[in-house]
Amino acid sequence: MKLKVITSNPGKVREYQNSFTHLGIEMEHLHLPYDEIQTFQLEEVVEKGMVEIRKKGVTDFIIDDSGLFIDSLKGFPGVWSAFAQKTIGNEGILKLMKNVSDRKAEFKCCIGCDFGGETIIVTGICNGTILTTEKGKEGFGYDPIFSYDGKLSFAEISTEEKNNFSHRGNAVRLLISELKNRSLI
Ligand code: ITT
Repeated sequence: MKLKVITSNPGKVREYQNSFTHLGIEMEHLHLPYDEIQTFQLEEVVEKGMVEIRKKGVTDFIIDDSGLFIDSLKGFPGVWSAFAQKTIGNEGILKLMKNVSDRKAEFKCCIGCDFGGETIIVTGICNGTILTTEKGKEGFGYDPIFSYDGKLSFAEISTEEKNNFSHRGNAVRLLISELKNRSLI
C-alpha cells in the first residue's frame, strides 16, 4: 500500500515514513501546491485542502496542517506558524519570549487522509515548553526551540524518538487506529 504525502516539507515525509514502515505502508512525497485558507482552525485548512486536491483527481493521500501555540503569546504563532517561521524565525520567537517566565506551548498537527474513498481527519497534540536558546541539528522548523520534556529539544532527538512524543506522532496513532477500525489496513 502506498500513500502520497502532499507537502512542501520533506521533514514531514521523513516522519510519516518512519511511522508507517512497520505497517508496510510506503510514503510517496508529492509536491502539489494547494491553497491554504487563512482561518483560526487547522481542521478547516485541512478540510478545504482535501477538497481542492480531490478536484485535481488525486486520491490516497495525506496532508497535514500544523502550528505552534505559545501560551504567553496568546497562541501566536498558531495558524500563522509558517509565516512566522519564514519571517522572524526561531530567533524572533525567542526574542519575543525574552524574560518571559511562562514558557508553556502546544504543538498541534491536523492530518487529513484520503484512502479507499474515505476521509479521516485527526488532530494530535504535544504539550511542552519553549527553550531559551536553539538546541540541536535534527528535525525542521520550530524543533530547535520546542521541548517535550523541559530539557531536550525536538532537534536533539531522532525522528523515531520525536514520533514517540510529538503532535504528528500522536495524530498518526489516531489515524492508524481509525484506518484499522474501518478495515482499510
Ligand atoms: P506544508 O504546508 O507544505 O505541508 P509547512 O512546512 O508549511 O508544509 P505547516 O503549514 O503545517 O507546514 O507548518 C507550519 C509551520 O510550522 C512551518 O514553518 C513548519 O516548519 C512548522 N512545523 C510544522 N510541524 C513541525 C514540527 O513537527 N516541528 C517543527 N516545526 C514544525
